[in-house]
Amino acid sequence: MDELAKLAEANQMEVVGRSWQNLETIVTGTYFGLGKINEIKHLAKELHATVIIINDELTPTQIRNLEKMTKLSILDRTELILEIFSNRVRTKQAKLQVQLARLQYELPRLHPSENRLDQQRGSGGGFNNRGAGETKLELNRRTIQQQISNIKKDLKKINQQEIIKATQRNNSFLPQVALVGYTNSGKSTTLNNLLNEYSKSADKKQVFTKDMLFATLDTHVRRIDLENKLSFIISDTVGFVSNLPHNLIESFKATLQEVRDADLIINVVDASDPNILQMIQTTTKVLDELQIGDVPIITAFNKVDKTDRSYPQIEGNGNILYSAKDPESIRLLAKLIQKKIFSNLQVVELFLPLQMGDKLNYLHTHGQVIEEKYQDNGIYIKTKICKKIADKFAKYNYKSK
Ligand SMILES: Nc1nc2c(ncn2[C@@H]2O[C@H](COP(=O)(O)OP(=O)(O)OP(=O)(O)O)[C@@H](O)[C@H]2O)c(=O)[nH]1
Ligand SMILES: [Mg+2]
Repeated sequence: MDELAKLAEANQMEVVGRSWQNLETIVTGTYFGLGKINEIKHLAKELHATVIIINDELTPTQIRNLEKMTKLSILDRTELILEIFSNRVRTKQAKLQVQLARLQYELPRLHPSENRLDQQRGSGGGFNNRGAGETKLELNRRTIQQQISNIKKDLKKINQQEIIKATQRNNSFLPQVALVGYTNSGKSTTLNNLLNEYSKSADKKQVFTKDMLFATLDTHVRRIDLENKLSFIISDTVGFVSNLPHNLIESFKATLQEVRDADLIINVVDASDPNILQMIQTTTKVLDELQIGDVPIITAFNKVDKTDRSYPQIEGNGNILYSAKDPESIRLLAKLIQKKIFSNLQVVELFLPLQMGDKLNYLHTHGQVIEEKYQDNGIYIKTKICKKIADKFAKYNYKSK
């Protein structure tokens, strides 16, 4: 219920009261029992509430009946999360993804005779029907289906462009690290402070952070340059929440692709939150759903400054206790990342044709060159580089020439 209140706040709604009921089973048609509904109705009137938010996903019938009985707008948890997403996303891809999730949520909820979407909802409720919501008033099932297939087509096009971008990144051979975790755990703060501490590249642009659920919904990718010319790419993406609507996970899969392609996943956990176990379970569940396979994961317990444990420290199992706001912590985290992704540095001897000056340049920026000799038909170079780069350069191996 606390989390639901925070979700409401993230949607610019003010919480004026709470109510709950202990029931063995949910009442099929109305969710709550009759007496409870009356009680809620009176409480809402007394507190001048305009919207009732239910901490669950309701059936369309339950919502209709509750709206009729209370004469107030009813918003279920799924719809609330969809509202937040559609009001907050920025990039075209994320906008389409949310729109798709909303339409898929609405589709089975369309009712031929009595369409609750036709009602004037949300007056003074603090939420508005923008984006997909605006058009849904006039939509019938067929046009929604048409829209869904159009959006899917548009997304496919964008995804292909994204894939091209991703390949360009891959071509730079840099290892990729993905920050994941529950919303508000400190992913963006971690990214920003890694940038402050290390990035030499021009792209030091900070990611928006705030003590608010779902501050970041779009994916941000940055480059971090450690010492010894060891660089990696790091991505920060949408956070997770318990019972994240399935349609949202589905439509965000392309965005979350970053996570599957990563060489290392950092699961940022808010160590100061009393619900830490549920949060870890939620993240594990979403990661399972993304089929991340055998990508190694570090669990990074953040905000330890708000607990009585000492930090920064690396635990026996390789997890880290830190505070994203503390430079010493950030340096220890960077060390841990370096150990994980550059454990396979190797010395290789290569022989490059003379016209491959750009490749030579690349080796100078991404590795520690030990020896370099110009010969008649090419350049001999001995260098220490990570396995990922060594593999890409395998065909220029000196020994095999
Ligand atoms: N005390 C303390 N606060 C922190 C720490 N790290 C982050 N915060 C605060 O926690 C809040 C959320 O941080 P963000 O970095 O926005 O979290 P996020 O995981 O990116 O969250 P979303 O983008 O909303 O999913 C902000 O108010 C941060 O200032 C920390 O180590 N200690
Ligand atoms: Mg964030």
